[in-house]
Amino acid sequence: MAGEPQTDCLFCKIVTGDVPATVVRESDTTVAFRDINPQAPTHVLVIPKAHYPDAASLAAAEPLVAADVLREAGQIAVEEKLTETGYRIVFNTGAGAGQTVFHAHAHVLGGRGLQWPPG
Ligand code: D5M
Repeated sequence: MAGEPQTDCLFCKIVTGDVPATVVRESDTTVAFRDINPQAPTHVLVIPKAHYPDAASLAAAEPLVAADVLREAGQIAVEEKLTETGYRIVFNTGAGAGQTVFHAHAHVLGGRGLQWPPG
């Protein structure tokens, strides 16, 4: 069923605590933790606790939870003091765009200059 935990999903295992992560924020519907391979001084992932393969499918099925992910990303930017210098929220979608974990997640990146367009 849509949104149900997947036994073979790494991020579902982080939600349950079966895989350890450095959690920085948690809400009823989301978990945020530090990326294991940071691409910037601040690199935090925000995920819905429910399993959806990407951000668009999450937003289509559970728009309020998609909003929770964005709100949490904004709170992380405040806590990590990124709001004055700027930061980026990224949803890689599809392998061709660099998505490697098929459980929806927002990357929150900041703490250094960020180029545009992205690579
Ligand atoms: O982003 C997937 C991200 O997930 C990538 O930046 C590495 C990160 N990752 C992978 N395994 C872990 C664990 N165990 N903890 C924390 N972060 C992790 P994508 O957009 O799918 O490429």
